[in-house]
Amino acid sequence: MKHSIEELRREIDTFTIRTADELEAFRLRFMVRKGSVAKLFNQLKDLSPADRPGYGQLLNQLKQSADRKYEDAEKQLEVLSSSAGKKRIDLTLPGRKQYPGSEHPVQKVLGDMKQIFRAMGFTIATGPELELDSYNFDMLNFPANHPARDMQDTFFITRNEGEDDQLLRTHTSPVQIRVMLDEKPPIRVICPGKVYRNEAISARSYCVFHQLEGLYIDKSVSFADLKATIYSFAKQMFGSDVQLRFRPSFFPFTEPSAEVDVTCYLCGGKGCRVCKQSGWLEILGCGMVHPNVLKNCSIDPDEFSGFAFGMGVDRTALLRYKIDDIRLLFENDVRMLEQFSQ
Ligand code: 2U9
Repeated sequence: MKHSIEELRREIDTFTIRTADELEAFRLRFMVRKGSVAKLFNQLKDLSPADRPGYGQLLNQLKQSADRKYEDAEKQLEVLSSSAGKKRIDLTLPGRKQYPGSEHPVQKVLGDMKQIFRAMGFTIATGPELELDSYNFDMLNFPANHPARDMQDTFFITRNEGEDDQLLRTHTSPVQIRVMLDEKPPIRVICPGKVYRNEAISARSYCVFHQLEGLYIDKSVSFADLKATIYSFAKQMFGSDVQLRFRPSFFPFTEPSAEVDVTCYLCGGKGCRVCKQSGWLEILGCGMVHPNVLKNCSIDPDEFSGFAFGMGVDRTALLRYKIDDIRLLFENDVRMLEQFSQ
């Protein structure tokens, strides 16, 4: 018996447990009911009563050391497997390059424009790009079959189906119509947004572009108020030394109407390729809101008057950032966009 116990102790002590399989093999060999330790316990009954207690004690010690060895190995394997599951971080690796998003050049220009008008007390209004024909044309004093309707080639969604036709708005003016229908004067809003025109696509014109329009309606608003507002805007936007030129023009929704030029802010008015040697750049159109437009929105033209203006945003972005093709503004090529990340 003594020899068997010593033999088994050696076996237990020298058994190596490095894997879960080896741990299980250890359990099956030494610890189960038909394992080697239990077998020796069974042999106790064949010993003389005098020998039994001594060998019993030795066998108990052997069983305890097998149990301890099993538990220690089990704990060790748990620690190893849980740390293997965790991601190892190599602190010596170089960092991953970050690609932060950046504001689109059109949004940068639009942001500056909005800020200037906000400081003058204008609030921002937006509306749908899919519009009703009546809001886009009729309410703005475009008579049916008036050639002015043909001035803007329109993407119609529905045409002559008996109801009000749907179209992609050709300007943001219908937003101001919606504001006038909803609110009473005084009204002082700017309307930035995308507009659509069915034009031949080239480096200089695209089927979609951005506009910012403005509307101010109150008692006794005059053309002098319009000029002062446009002067203030132009000097903040293009530089305090720019000069302005108001040229008479025509729009169905304003009367009188004007187009406004600033001295070319690229050559200072001397004449360059961009201003076609004229020294002037056209920046916007404007005028006093036509009385018919006020009436269409239930605003009494004898009590109220107002001015409106509209400008393209994309052209200013092209000039400011020296981009020579408007299509680049709409293609969303990251190689182009990442150049504006400052
Ligand atoms: C209402 C009444 C009047 C908005 C105006 C212009 C003049 C104008 C063009 C500039 C360049 C459009 O992007 S562009 O092609 N716009 O010249 N827009 S007055 O007049 C309004 C608007 C809404 C209710």
